[in-house]
Amino acid sequence: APTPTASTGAVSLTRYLIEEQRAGRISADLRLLVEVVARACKTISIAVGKGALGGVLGEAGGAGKASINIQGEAQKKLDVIANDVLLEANAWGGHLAGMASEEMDHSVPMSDASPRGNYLLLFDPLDGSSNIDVNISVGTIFSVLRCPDGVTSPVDADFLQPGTAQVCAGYTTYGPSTMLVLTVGNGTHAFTLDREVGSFMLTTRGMTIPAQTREFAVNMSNQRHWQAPMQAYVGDLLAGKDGPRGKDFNMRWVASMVADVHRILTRGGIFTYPLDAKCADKGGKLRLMYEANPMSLLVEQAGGAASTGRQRMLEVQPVHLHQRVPVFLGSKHEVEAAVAYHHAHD
Ligand code: AHM
Ligand code: MG
Repeated sequence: APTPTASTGAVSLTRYLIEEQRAGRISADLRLLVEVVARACKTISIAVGKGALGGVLGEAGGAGKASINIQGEAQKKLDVIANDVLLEANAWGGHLAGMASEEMDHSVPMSDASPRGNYLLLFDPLDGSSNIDVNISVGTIFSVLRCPDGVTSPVDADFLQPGTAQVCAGYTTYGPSTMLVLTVGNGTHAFTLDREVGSFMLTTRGMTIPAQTREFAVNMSNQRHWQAPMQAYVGDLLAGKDGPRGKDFNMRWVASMVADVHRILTRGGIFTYPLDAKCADKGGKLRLMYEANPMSLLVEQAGGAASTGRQRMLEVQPVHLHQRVPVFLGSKHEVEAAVAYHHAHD
């Protein structure tokens, strides 16, 4: 009898997705959609990795003319490149009805010329882009929803579904290694890019966030702008083992949400971007649909919790594609503690 090919036991992203499909947990279309997104992320990873050699650092727009996105932020060259890579890769996948991005004013339906499917894809093509020019980790965040029944050419309103409706969420972190962290609603799993082979390989099945932590992530320079509950909460964290929390806390802040959340999925912690006086009129700093929601699903699927401080993040009913929210996510008991400070002030 022929000798079967030796198996290394290694599980590629492709094999993982096929197994999920065979188990009836995802459709073939969703499997192929994730493959297309993962391929686009590999292309972005290559562009990010070239750094100064690729001529990709700095602001987009050129010669004294900054390019400004819908958020009123100056776009980096890599913001624009990453957005184009995702749009182009997915235009011909045939699994989507429409796409929305942090970098685009409105969602775009798939054109009549391209093949279509029933999913909606939302993404932040390059999160943490203030870190690009200093060679610190950045990432891509994405979320997949179903296109409402009967809608063939979706508009922004069709994307306004709560986070509980996500069928898939993930991010890629472009750090010392490139990793894809994914959930299709059956746990959160981490894949590391094997750069020689070009495949994402499963390296952590079932990421689990410890319920307790001694580590928090926040931009402390905003302290004087915070509202009372956040002042009280962080005040008690800083008071350490002699304070009401009875333990010393450490602080970490990369200022790339992807990197901060990746640390929390790996070893626990709480990530916060609260309301502050600078962002209160906008509702917060981080965006609900393509930052907070996908990250919240990944965190919940890893046993953690995610909240606005007053409500479970995934239950927020979106009213605007680029809506912003306060964010508290990570170790379950710590998020519950932060939420308790908010309720105590209501
Ligand atoms: P971006 O999408 O424009 O990159 O902004 C989002 C980023 C997050 O990655 C990060 O958590 C936060 O903004 C950092 O904010 P700050 O500069 O206030 O520390
Ligand atoms: Mg972002």
